[in-house]
Amino acid sequence: AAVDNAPAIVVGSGYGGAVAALRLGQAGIRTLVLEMGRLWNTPGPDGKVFCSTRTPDQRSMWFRTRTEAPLATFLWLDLVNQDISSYPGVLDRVHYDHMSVYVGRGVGGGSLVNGGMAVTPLRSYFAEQFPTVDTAEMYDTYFPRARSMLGVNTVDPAWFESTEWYRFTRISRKHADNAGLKTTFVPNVYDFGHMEREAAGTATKSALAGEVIYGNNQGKRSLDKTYLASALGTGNVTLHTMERVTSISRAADGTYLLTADRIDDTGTVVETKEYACTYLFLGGGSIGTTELLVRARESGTLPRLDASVGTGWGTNGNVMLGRANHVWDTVGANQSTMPVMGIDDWANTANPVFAEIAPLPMGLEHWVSLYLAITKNPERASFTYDPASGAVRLGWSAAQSAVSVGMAKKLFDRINKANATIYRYDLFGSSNKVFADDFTYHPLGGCVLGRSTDAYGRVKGYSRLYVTDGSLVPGSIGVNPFVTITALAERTMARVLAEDTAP
Ligand code: FAE
Repeated sequence: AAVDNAPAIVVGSGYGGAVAALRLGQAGIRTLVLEMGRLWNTPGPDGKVFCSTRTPDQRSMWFRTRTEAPLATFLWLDLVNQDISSYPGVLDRVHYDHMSVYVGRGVGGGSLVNGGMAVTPLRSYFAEQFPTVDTAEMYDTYFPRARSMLGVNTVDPAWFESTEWYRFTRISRKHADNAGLKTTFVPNVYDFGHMEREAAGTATKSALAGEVIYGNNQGKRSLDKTYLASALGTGNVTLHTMERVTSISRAADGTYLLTADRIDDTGTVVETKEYACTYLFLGGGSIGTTELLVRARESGTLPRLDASVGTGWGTNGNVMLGRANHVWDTVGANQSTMPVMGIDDWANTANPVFAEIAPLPMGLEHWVSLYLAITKNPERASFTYDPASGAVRLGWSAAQSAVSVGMAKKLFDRINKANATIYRYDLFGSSNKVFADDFTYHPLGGCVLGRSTDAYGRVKGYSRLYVTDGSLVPGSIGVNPFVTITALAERTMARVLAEDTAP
């Protein structure tokens, strides 16, 4: 097969990939981005690019015949998930033993499906997690750069206090207050001006129409509208979609060689392509990049990769749970899908938790307060390679999830006690499960900065090979992770373009 050459290749178009593509393009380096998902810009028969959470269709999930939403049930009835036809939809749920990982598929990666919460981590915890990184430089240069490039903005507090769409958040804040817990506003990349116009009836509803995990048709500043649009605008960046990189090797002259499967809408491999590049940037996300590197080391195509590649993986301590409110504490039938507040008990060293007040937009009053808790779970897992099947597996155990649950339970027991409320038992399947501890939205680690790479994401053992995504974060960052991933990628690109690519 013909080999397609490019000076630089970027695998994946999420946060890490998008930052790499833009900065390479601006530096005048011809760059090819390979993304396994679709470009989400073409309206379906209903005139919309994405489907809503309430009426999911084939666009919702990556090659499934039934949706796999985080909430499995409501009142124990399987009302939430629906049959769909198989298609390269935007949300994937990757299953491992005892843990499944939600990821976005498409140009923009996780930015297409996430809640947009754009949170800068606590400085002291960032320093604890990244001892080799200059914190001052991060907080003075790279975090501000990331926030400005991502289009981060904040909800107008006066509107927040008055709108029906955030009643659910105000109720959860009241219950946290009653337990003596601190709440804090969190910024978002969703355009709050647009959201206010949605509420006023002067803009098409998206966040106020239940759109989020299967994509937003309006208002969301996803990467395809920010970093990636600018990257393509440099004229140096080309994007190939529906191409999944399956292996990486290195030729004797140091050129990186990639194999990619091009798939069609049925998932059939229609072509196997070969690529060659001088500089290779991995932005396939924590599980995408780690899988490629573990396979490369274990199958012998990149044998000098460090033994730490494939280790240090964590869930950011994610646990989802619901509380049942008293009848007088209505959360409202109308709920914005973009979270704007968290319960911040991270300073409680005995039990550090940051819990996002999450929406449950069902279009009816359900008295549920939903949360995504981020706990300081110290448990980490490793990936292993199965030579017979070529599969890469994650060794996470149920006991490791139980650590997150224990921490979330301590916090929410306190909130329930202060408010004389109880948990909801009907949301996560038929077994009266209270804490959804078997999935994560925040896969982190696998190729940790300063262990598997140098302090700038240069992969140990190989020159001109870089990791720019969530694999660099050692399993936990205490808040929603994409601002951290973006800022670290900015820092890597600034260094690499200054030092490595000079002629
Ligand atoms: P990611 O965005 O996952 O991008 C990786 C890209 O690479 C994807 O487009 C893949 O399809 C592609 N890819 C992977 N492997 C290959 C391959 N072999 N060949 C070709 N392409 C490949 O990685 N974070 C926040 O900070 N705030 C939130 O509010 C928030 N809410 C979330 C809600 C949901 C439902 C989910 C799923 C995640 C949420 N996150 C949130 C997490 C956030 O989206 C995630 O940390 C970042 O997207 C990770 O960025 P990466 O660049 O690491």
